Amino acid sequence: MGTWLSADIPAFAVVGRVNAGKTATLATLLEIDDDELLRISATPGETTEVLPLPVRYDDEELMRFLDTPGFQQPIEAMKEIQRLAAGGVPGPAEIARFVKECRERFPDEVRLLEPLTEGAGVIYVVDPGKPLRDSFLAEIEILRWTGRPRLALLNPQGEPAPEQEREWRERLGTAFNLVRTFDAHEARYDERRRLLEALLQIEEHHREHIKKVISAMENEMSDRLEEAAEAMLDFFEKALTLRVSEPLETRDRGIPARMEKKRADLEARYFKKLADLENDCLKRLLKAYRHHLLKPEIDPAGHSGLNLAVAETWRKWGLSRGQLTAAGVATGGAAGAVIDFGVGGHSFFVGAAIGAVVGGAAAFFKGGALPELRFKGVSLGKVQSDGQALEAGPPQNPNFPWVLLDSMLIRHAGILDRAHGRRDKAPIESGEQESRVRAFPAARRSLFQKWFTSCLKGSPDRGKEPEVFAELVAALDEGAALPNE
Ligand SMILES: Nc1nc2c(ncn2[C@@H]2O[C@H](COP(=O)(O)OP(=O)(O)OP(=O)(O)O)[C@@H](O)[C@H]2O)c(=O)[nH]1
Ligand SMILES: [Mg+2]
Repeated sequence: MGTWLSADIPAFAVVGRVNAGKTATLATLLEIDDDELLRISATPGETTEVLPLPVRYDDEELMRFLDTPGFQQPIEAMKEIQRLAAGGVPGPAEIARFVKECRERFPDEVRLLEPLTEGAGVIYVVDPGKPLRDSFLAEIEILRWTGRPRLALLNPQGEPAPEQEREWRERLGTAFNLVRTFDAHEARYDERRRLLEALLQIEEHHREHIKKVISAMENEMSDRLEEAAEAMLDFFEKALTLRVSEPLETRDRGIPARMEKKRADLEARYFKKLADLENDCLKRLLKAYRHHLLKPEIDPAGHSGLNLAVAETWRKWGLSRGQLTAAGVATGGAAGAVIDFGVGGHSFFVGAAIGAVVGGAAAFFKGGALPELRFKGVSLGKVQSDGQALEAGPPQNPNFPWVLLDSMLIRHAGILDRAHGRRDKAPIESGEQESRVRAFPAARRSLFQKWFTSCLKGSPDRGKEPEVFAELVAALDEGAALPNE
């Protein structure tokens, strides 16, 4: 079968002008964000050799794509092929001769046409924002002469004028079996799937292989939703049961400045641990969706990630007050700190000292401060001489679990939105998004609320977990189906 193809494996070569976005198209279609393997750049001529990209499932190669260097001298190559046809209409035989005889003068054209002479199908990538010049017409002619199954992909790198795009479509329609749009920077699961279905339409051999790839892709998508839901549930459980504590000594108790410092240290430790949990969860999500370049970017100071210290987060995300009440939360008690001291003789002092520090719960809602945590004095039994410790738990705002859930749903959608062919360093989108939990059906809200409450109390309700998991998978699936922002 030659250099690039194997018998019984359908192969498609992605061809087009230098810089048309061939490599980006493959990166997005095959979810490869490895910058070493697939080099994508604004420098024309980035890809210089044919690169085979096998699609394997369960260790079986089902399909193969070939990245190729771009056309550099299409008009001259077209003339050369016409010369080889000696006045007749060129066809596959002339293309084969061109590949054999003209390597020195047309190194790029020969490299990109070689897999086609061996039997690969054609995926021709064009930017419909470029004027349809003679050089493009030459490429279209050459590809037609190969006689291979041909799909043309419009990959808009800007906003093409509708007039121009129509001209491209008309022209491509005369020489290609199918013309489709595939934006290498925006395409998501559905578009990737449609592209494979288009290949299924134009390729008459090995259809079973392509069908297998499509169904493997579907199965993989549902596995990933479950993986994502599992990572999130794990995160919610750990976040809602998170507690940090510090021993209290007699000498600290009566001195407000010392108590204040203890409390501030605890608060810092609590939010650091919460951010670590958030980071772990996002890493698991990115891994599930095969992103390596995209980073969680948890930096509350830089307003990326979940920023609990801005009022905006609490205004936009989580349930509305009415929904919270309907889900079974007493919202009225949110403002006061829970100061619940166990045993110990000096609780009055501790209480007074903490009271002085945590008095300003409302200030947080004006923005710029972290939310009030639940603080509690706990007994350490005989470990400490005076048997007291100070413990910090989750923020008191009843919307806390819902804000966590919203922030994860939104970032999950942001990860699904990110095409693997993009190489810019933008963080996962999250800031400008609407709440998703507010659109939950009431039954789902009350189910989650019950489970959240059990976690907040420190004993997650295992009996409810399967149902919570199923509802979370459903919510993630609905989020995946929403259109691009
Ligand atoms: N906005 C936008 N930019 C794109 C898109 N596809 C590719 N680009 C950009 O166009 C440039 C070229 O993309 P590549 O994928 O390297 O193009 P190529 O056709 O493989 O180029 P060569 O290998 O040099 O022939 C890169 O800067 C890409 O980020 C797209 O769909 N939208
Ligand atoms: Mg390339």
